[in-house]
Amino acid sequence: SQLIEEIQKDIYLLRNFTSYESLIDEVKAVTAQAPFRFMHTPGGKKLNISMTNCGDLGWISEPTGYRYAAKDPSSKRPWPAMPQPFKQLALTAARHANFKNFQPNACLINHYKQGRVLTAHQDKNEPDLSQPIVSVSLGMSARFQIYGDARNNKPLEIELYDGDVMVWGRSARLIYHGVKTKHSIPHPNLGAHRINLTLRKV
Ligand code: MD5
Ligand code: FE
Repeated sequence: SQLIEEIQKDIYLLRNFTSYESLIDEVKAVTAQAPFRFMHTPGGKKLNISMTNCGDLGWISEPTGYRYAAKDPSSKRPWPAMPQPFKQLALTAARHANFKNFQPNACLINHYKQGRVLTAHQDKNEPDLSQPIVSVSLGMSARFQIYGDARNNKPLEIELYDGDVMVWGRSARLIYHGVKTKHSIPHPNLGAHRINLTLRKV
């Protein structure tokens, strides 16, 4: 049986719902076609998390801003298809959180080395905010920060481990959140690396 915890209103956590071993072949198939790369912010700074995407559309950051694009700007080819196990996992997790009509068609894949941070932000580039976001943590642990409705709030911090899955939606869909990896625990197989899959409907 599967335990689900509602850690804050409309934020659900499914501990140990999957694993690095279950998904690594699909991650490697995607990154063989669309390698992790460091994008640049509209202000010209290099992001300190490397990223790639699969599915119909991929999140990119470029001098003109953030957007979802059908093609990988590095290869100028479409992003790799969404592996069926990613989609199945996202649908199952969303259903546990009572989202019965999640239609994920995009997956941003983030790669963290130990010490890298994702500063507080909202995800608001997706047109349909009634659709949740499902986040899958693989590898090294990370400290996830939930700031709520303003980035200057004191965050609720929660440690995420390999295989943990979170579902965000409804009233929590636009909350500010971030990630820290200063005190992360390496994974026995992946070492001091964290891979996060973020499944969305775009
Ligand atoms: C991560 N990634 O661990 C997180 C997991 C990102 C990002 O934040 O934007 O790539 S996804 C957590 C998340 C995503 C979208 C919305 C909300 C949380 N939310 O409504 O708070 O690499
Ligand atoms: Fe985010």
